[in-house]
Amino acid sequence: MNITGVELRRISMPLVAPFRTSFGTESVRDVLLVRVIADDAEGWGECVAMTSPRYSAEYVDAAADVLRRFLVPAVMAAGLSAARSVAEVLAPFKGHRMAKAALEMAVLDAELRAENRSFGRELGAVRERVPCGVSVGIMDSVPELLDAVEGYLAEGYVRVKLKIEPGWDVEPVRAVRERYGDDLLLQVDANTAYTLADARQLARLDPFDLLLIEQPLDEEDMLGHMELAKRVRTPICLDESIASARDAVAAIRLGACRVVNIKPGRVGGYLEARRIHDVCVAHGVPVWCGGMLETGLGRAANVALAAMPGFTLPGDTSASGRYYASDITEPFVLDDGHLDVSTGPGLGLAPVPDRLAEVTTASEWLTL
Ligand code: OSB
Ligand code: MG
Repeated sequence: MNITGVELRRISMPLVAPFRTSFGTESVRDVLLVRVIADDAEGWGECVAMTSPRYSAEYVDAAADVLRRFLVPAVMAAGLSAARSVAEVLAPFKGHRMAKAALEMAVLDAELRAENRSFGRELGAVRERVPCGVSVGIMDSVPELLDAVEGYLAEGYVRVKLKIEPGWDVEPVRAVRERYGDDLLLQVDANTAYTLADARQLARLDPFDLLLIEQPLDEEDMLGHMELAKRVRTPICLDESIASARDAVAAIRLGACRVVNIKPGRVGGYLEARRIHDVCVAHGVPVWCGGMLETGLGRAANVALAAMPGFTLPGDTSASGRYYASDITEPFVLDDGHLDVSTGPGLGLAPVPDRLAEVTTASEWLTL
């Protein structure tokens, strides 16, 4: 697989509504795309790093920098035999998993397109469509939240995740549970906003029969999650804390989580994501596919991943319209609460050139 050029392209995508989490508010998604040109095909990757290092240490300008200086030159010089080797070539460079994931995704897309195989087939998808949840941001008031949830349920989402933080937890959860009933699949995500000292407050969520509490404590606080798991009945799910299959095994064996959120960008790519799926299945731990407000490119790959057998909980794989008035690919549209897994070669779709041009803010080409 001879890679002759790599494009780093920045796009600016306005969100349909500001998305507020415990770590900040996002109104525009500043996305870095990676396009790999190989002899026999081209491929696209999407970097999920955000504008500032608040979800995790990575941020989009740093991802562009490390790709430009180190990762892309290493991959181009390596004379890769397959996308499977990308992680090995990049291993000498510490961290920067979101940047690595974007490059591996682009190489994998190119490889699969050249071989006429789909992401779903490569990852081991066993479903043609996946059930979809929606992640609902922190709002200014409970009535505003109830309206937002009502709209999403009317659209067909099969599971609701509420973003929480101290001061916005029991009250919104109670309101949504009371209004929409016990059958609603409901979970919460704190994005590290609590400490172990908040264990009693978090245990107040127990009566509401949540599927899980996602990442209540600091990303590095594995022992804290282990201790918290003894003090709350609701299953703990880890997001930020899990950077690899090794982390997943450690967290499960320590009893720090009973569910794992798999985000390919966070863990260095779709191939490591598949390994996390495999170790979780081996330990009887359910997984679901997280999201990072991806465009249609990342969404296509995430939906394919979510079609693997161990993804037994609905993911944050929402339709394009939940994020963007106009996506850079053909939009993903919800059908009866589900999204279809693409079956075409590679991702099964590519950016629509005119749309991509409209949102592009910068582009640079890297060659050997
Ligand atoms: O923690 O899951 C998270 C979005 C950006 C960063 C972190 C998270 C999220 C979401 C939204 O919850 C998931 C999505 O719909 O893409
Ligand atoms: Mg999360």
